[in-house]
Amino acid sequence: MTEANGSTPKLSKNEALKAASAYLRGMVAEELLNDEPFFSEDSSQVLKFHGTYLQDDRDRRLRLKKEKKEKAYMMMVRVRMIGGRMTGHQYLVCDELARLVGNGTLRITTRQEFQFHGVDKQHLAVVIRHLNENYLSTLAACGDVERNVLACPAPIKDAKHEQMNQDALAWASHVAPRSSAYWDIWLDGEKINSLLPAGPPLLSQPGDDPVEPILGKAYLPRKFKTAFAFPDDNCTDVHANDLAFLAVVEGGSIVGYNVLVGGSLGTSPSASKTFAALAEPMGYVSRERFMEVGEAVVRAFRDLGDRADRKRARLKYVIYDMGMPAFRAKVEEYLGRKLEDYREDVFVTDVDDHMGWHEQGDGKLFLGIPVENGRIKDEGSLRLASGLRAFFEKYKTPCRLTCQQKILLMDLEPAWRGEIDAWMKEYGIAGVEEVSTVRRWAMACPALPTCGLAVTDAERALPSVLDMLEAELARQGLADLRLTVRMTGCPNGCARPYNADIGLVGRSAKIGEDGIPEPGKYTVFLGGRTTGERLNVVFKDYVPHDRIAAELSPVFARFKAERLDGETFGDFCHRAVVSESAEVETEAEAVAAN
Ligand code: SRM
Ligand code: SF4
Repeated sequence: MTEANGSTPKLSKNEALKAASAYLRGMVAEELLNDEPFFSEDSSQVLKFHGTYLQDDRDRRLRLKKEKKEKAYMMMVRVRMIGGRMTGHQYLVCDELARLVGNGTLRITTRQEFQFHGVDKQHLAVVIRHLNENYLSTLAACGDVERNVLACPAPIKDAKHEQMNQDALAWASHVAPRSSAYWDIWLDGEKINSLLPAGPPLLSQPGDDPVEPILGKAYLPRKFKTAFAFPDDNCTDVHANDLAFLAVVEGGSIVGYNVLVGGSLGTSPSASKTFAALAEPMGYVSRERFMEVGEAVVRAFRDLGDRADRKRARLKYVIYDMGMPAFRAKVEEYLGRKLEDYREDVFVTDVDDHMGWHEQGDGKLFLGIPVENGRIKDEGSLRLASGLRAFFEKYKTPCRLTCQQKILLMDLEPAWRGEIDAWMKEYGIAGVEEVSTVRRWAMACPALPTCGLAVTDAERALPSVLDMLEAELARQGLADLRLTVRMTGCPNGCARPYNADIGLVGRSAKIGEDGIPEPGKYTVFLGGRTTGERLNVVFKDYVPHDRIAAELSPVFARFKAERLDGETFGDFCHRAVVSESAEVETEAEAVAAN
């Protein structure tokens, strides 16, 4: 990496830390043994690769500071689940850990994983060990590595779904860290992990690092994300990923993949050099050789990514800076052959959230259950955590998590349907038919009180915003309108707000009298697509959470009056609302103009 003047830029602090960590060891083992309720800054960085974050209770932060007391430290632990797959027993293991050493809730993430919040540092080793003993892993759930690999979770027993799940698992294993640090620190060196790295690299090169031949000694410049999807069901939101495999299906089987690269949503409004971007077409590859292309993309990112400026270290900036043709040529260099051309006849047409009852194709059924903001908890008359525990104890069937923060119960005998409907009623669990359309398709990130980067609330603010939107849509006769509303507590984009029909991004904080944060103000974005292939643009800025529905009310009215035949809300906003606004300028265009 050299500057225009030929000098080599100074590497970011994290790069030195990673390179000196002895392949992800650092001082983690030593600090686990001390009595402090937290880890040092350096160890906290290394721990991300092991799937855990140091956090503190943001609701208590100001009060504790005033009282000159230490922050209320706690760990977040993320469990890696390729394609969101889990057995019923593994669900119960997670449920038990959440109750015994977490905050009593399980959080389904936008990348098909579980997160525990509120784990004390002293319990961390037990949690990670117990997960691994039950063939679950936290390795590489966070950090500068390939993150959880997404695949359609619908448990449909046909060739193409089975193939996609096999491919996602094979790819995740192939590109997983190979250092033994994880097993040495948490499992006394015993390798009992469900995600052991696969065989040797496919594109070996003479200079490959002996321990981490694909990722390298300093690992990747930044996080890297991969998703698989079918064109008629983009339920994994492939365009938000660094690397996307869009299946080309012939005769019921996957014959190959359209490969897209360079998606990721995080932005820093204060840094105009950053922007959200959707993955763009790069080429096509047969199913037999898809991992070679994936590995070539990872190697290109490893070597070309910005290791001096972490704000610009994602793959999208490499592609933006050098252009897709040059990036494709670079990938071909690693590959040692030309890529086939992208199949233009294969593109995203729809998305399915897999909610409700469906046939699996093997005589059994699956049931998709909405989970508001992915939070599995007991609260008031909703006893989702207790209900799911009782369910898995009784039926012992597997389940899957979706990228819309929902759960699919699977392998259900048709004869059980009546008793399962009764079970839902008993525990106050709403079926999809009892949830409004706008709530069904909405998501929020955790934000406050756990996320250290949150500007304001999201998960705690969205339900009341949805109450107001539900009322407004019903008033205008639009209750059945399908649209995605996604809210985040800061511009990092964790609930993927920037390609939604309506994106709500935390803009400024509000603090209550007792020092506890309250929902603040949001930037409202309009004009994305439910299917995820278009970025939205700013409609209004600094909107208080209780004014969001009122600001959108005239847009709904115009949509009702002016929509074209079959036009979706996002398409209408893109055509008629945001294109009229003086603020129309995608974030990428803004960067180009600077
Ligand atoms: Fe995220 C950082 C939560 C999906 C972009 N994300 C964080 C952290 C770890 C905050 C931190 O760094 O201290 C959040 C933990 C909050 C908490 O209390 O749990 C966090 N991200 C989440 C989850 C749990 C949101 C959710 O509602 O489910 C998702 C976990 C996914 C998983 O299982 O791996 C989650 N994050 C995403 C996505 C969506 C996706 O991948 O489909 C994005 C946008 C896509 C992308 O990568 O750009 C996303 N998270 C970020 C970013 C911005 C990255 C960037 O390159 O700019 C950060 C900040 C960072 O990395 O520095 C971040
Ligand atoms: Fe935290 Fe921001 Fe991600 Fe929400 S979008 S979880 S506030 S980093």
